[in-house]
Amino acid sequence: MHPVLNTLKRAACALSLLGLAFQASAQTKVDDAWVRATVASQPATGAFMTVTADSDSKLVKVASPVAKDVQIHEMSMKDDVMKMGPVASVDLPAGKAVTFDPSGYHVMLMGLTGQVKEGDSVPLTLTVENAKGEQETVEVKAAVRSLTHMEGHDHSKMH
Ligand SMILES: [Cu+2]
Repeated sequence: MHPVLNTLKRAACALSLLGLAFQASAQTKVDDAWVRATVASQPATGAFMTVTADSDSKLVKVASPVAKDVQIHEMSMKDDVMKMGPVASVDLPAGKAVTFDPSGYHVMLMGLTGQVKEGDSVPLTLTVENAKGEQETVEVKAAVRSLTHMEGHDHSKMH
């Protein structure tokens, strides 16, 4: 191979590696994001995921174009009754996978602009704030799963 061309190729390769390194340095990782499918005219649904921050942080906001109002909710037992309500933020301790599922913290998509159908994907923008008060946004595409999906119990990894 021509030596100059060879050098150029190496440079291009180094650049693409650099690009990858940039992506990998994102501080917060979101896995298994999904949204529960709705029936027509259903006003709200839930979004679920696993969030891992690499430094002590908190999830302060979630936004989505499919909902007019997006809230972070917590399920809790009060006097033997399951209740859910909004929380201002959710702590994301460094390196710990925090699960948002139907029985605990979850993201509530309220004022849906249309039906959320199985097979669609829903964009979510998470705002995460670190201990220094610096905010980063994480873009996620959540897969829409059907209503019949078993609650809080995922068999997909067993097969
Ligand atoms: Cu809720």
